[in-house]
Amino acid sequence: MKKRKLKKEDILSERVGIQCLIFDFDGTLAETEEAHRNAFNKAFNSNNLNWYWDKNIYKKLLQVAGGKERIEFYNKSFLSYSKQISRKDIEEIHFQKTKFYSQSVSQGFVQLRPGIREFLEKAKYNKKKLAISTSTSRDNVTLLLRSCLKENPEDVFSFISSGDLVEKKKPSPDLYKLVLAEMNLMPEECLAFEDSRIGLISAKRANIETAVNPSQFSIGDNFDEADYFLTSFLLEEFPKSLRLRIAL
Ligand code: XBP
Ligand code: MG
Repeated sequence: MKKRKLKKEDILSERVGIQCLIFDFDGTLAETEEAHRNAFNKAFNSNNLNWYWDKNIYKKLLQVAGGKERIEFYNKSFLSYSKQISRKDIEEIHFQKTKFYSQSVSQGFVQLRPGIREFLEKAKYNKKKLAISTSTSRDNVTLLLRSCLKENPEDVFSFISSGDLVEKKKPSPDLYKLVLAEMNLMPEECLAFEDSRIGLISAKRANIETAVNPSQFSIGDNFDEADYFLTSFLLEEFPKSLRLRIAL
């Protein structure tokens, strides 16, 4: 696909309008991490591991993107060598965790964050392209969006950059760079919405302007690099500068 080149003066003059809104998934489109945390603990219990991730530990562990990577990090950093488990056990525990998480999503325990549905509708109505950039799996995205939006993700989002498509998850920029490559977009044409510091760093390393709206586990984290700071996804509560920038 031929790479389009934007003229320097267009970029400098900010004449480059925002064509694509890129949404993080967990914590941004929906408050999912408490459901993930409960699913991890159920999987530990069903494997007779006396591990329990309370909210404080989980907040720390969320600095590591990816459920498998998170278990690995806990295994290596929190446990003595004699108590550590094998890579094979980690795979099995994550597989079971994902089953428990899927059950909770299917039972309706996870909903979109307030304002997200209307925001997506308004953006689509105004011909904005939409994409997702997430460290979780494509299956988790599909399940939740079918359950909450009653739509197939591909009918709403032009591209879904998910953890199973890249080697390096956030804070690496790879998930965002994959969106740019697949949709043939320049960073200046996009704006990212994130809830976490590692997500913010990931988007900024891809040179994408980023709005942060903290979620329950990321409140109080350092978001100094954010271009916009939100406290809700209700459009009428967006900073005026952001509404002008995305022309919504
Ligand atoms: C959040 C993550 C994911 C979830 C757990 O992704 O880091 O790993 O916490 O899901 P994002 P998995 O905020 O980028 O959407 O166990 O499927 O990884
Ligand atoms: Mg997130």
